[in-house]
Amino acid sequence: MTTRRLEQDPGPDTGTHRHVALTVSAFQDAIRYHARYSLGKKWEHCSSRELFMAVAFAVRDALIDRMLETEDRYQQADPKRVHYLSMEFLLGQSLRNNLSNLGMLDPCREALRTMGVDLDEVLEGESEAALGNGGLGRLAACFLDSLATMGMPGYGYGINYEYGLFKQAIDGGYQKEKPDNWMASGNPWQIERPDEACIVPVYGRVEHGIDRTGGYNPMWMDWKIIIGVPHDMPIIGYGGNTVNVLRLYSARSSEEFDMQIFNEGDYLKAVEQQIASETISKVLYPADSIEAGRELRLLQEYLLVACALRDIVRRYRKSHDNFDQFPSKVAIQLNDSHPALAVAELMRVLVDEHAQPWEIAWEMTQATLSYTNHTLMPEALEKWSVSLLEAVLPRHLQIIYEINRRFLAQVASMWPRDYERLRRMSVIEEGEQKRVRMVNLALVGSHAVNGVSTLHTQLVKTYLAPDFAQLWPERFSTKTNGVTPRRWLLQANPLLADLITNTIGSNGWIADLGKLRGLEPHVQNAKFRQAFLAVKRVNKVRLTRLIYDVSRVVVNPDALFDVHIKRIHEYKRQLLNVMQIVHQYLCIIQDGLEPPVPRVYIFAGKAAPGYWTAKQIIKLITSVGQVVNNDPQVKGLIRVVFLPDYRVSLAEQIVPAADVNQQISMAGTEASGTGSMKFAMNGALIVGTYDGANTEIMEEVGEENVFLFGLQAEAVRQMRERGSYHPRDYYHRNPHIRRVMEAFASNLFCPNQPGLFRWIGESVLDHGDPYFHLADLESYIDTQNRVAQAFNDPAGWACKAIFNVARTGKFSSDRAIAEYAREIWNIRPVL
Ligand code: 26V
Repeated sequence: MTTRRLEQDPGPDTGTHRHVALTVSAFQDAIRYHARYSLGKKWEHCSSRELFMAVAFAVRDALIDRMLETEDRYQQADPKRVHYLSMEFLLGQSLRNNLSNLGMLDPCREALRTMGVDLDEVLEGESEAALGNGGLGRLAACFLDSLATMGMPGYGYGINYEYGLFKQAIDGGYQKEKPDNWMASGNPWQIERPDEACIVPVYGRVEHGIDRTGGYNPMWMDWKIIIGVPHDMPIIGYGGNTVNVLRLYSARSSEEFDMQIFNEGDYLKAVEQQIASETISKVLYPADSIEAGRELRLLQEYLLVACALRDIVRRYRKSHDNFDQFPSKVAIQLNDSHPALAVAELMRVLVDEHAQPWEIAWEMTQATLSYTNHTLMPEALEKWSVSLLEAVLPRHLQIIYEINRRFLAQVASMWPRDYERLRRMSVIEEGEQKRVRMVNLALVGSHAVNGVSTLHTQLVKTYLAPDFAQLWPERFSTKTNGVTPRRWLLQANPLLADLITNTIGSNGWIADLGKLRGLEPHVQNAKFRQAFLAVKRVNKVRLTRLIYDVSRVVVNPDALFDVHIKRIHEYKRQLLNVMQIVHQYLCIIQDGLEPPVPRVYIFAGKAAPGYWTAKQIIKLITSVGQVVNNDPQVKGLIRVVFLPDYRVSLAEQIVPAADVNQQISMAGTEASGTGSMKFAMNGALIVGTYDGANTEIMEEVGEENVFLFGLQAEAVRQMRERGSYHPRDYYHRNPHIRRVMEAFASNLFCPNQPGLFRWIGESVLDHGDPYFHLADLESYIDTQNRVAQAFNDPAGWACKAIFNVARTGKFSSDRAIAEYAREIWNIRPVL
């Protein structure tokens, strides 16, 4: 056994709270200890999964020490804290990240190696926390990493879904969903805190009472109770000095309440009620739109909001005996409008439970809350019917009406008789079914509202909430998204990380990504370029193996790897990519025109289970793959693969191996896009539209180092508005476009299921092509041809890729968090 002491990477030099690194032998002792006393086994008899648990428990001990130390430090300083409320946290796996941020990755690898165990196999034993759908949830996870890395007092609040996002299998080319029971074999990271359970009343009615002074005294009566039990996950920052907490709530039934029914003798009813309560945190909603009236989703949102606010107020009250300082000690960020009930709940807590006058309570509520918008898609904007709210949260509905009454009076005083404006700005949407607009509720209740890219904020101000932007222009700002370079560069691409550190002579870039600029002078150095390309090649070889393992397709690691990975959605236009691929294919087999470089098209992504078109797009990709991959005429010039079950850990393997990445949403539809940023950090070039953060990435890395094309948002909007877009014109004018569309109609890709892809012609030619595929197809094809030409020049390509890496400093989530902290939350590091 070795007792060599491996030094911990000290990480960013932020504080004075130094913890001792585990030596290799101490690590081994801890693993053996937990195998024996936490799992009841000798470590030699442990499966990989059990070894994962033993290692995770050993790491957890270190996290807990640092978490307790962090909380002591916060107690001492009594700083302002931020609370990030989100229905989704897409964390992925944690062990590698925790080891890496502790600086213990190497000692752990060594400890296991001398026990005859491969760390990478152990890491694979961890099931992922897929508690999110996509961008919004992954952003929340990156933000937690940055808060902790920067030593900021920040807490995440979310739901502890028993089932995360469904798992995707591909069967006959179609998506099949399987449940993701991710905690079935235990979760070593969560600390359950039953003693801090939170009682949440729902349903019932409001009794209109009068208090002793004759004032209105509403009483919420006859409610049912759900219990929210917190499960804390330690969130460690890089360097390990700060460990914050993500608090996830599981719904439990109230024993007290159930006992009452038990005593009344209705045993079955009591058990039913118990099951109903526990259903609330059962499953993550897997789509970004749901039909109105999904009571369960509303209950989930309220569970989050009620538990989080109770926790926040309880902690504040521990050290303050009135509310005077509340907004100067507490910031609450609403991650989209999903937790917008916080506006009404905070008012209820302050007014009903703590006897604050309405005006004071309202000032505090607005000063405390802020709201981030993440989408303009109308179907993703939640609206709850008044009748549902009245049944589930009667007191909150009252409060919302009162907020709205006062707000509209203010609007009316500024714009007298402007009834149209009042109708647009009202929190209540009038109509056959009255509905509460959660976006408007979040807007009126927040002192700050932000979009997630420059373009997106512009569109929020111009089209989503123009009246609000006119009323309160100072409240609106942009906070361009970012991603954590720890997970997406240091851990996902260790070879590139080492090359960077060796080249610029320091690893300071890990916590200060602007330092990557130090790579720029080395672009001129042929040796460095070769080393850079060699790293990319190793990553591509690794992906080549993965592709073979999961899809039995052989691909050439020297081909151009062209990657399109994200949720499947019409607005993201995977169909546009397929049209381009079909064009290239037909050029080879019908025109005898070979592309300048062989190319592997790599897709991955999940479709919402009820989204028919998205599921057909998956079938289309797999079908085109079948035909192309088996056609001897293309001689391996084109390969099309669809990797099943897209998830964080799959992205971590694909991103470092990409040469280009597709970010081709219709302009004006993708709020930001964060995949692009991960790719840029890993030296993959964007092929993209003028949408979301693409333009900002172009501004940073240089026009010549990205491939942007297509109509801009303003042009799309005008053509839509004027009805001047006629996809058939493009079809008739351009023989290439016509040939592609005819291929879909001709059963070329569905010889055994005639008519399978007729929906494409119907949607694009007969129903107006709502996502402007044909409008952009020609410039997309030209751009993809330019990409192939550029790839043919490895030295030139390496320069472009290196500039992408060197200039991604802006897209670190550290920069984003620093902006939120300074401009919205007014919080500072506590070191
Ligand atoms: C809406 C709903 C509504 C009902 C049920 C469940 C559900 C889940 C999610 C959503 C909204 C999703 C919005 C979203 O994910 N937006 C993405 O946010 C990213 C981070 O800001 C951004 O990069 C992406 O462009 C944007 O699409």
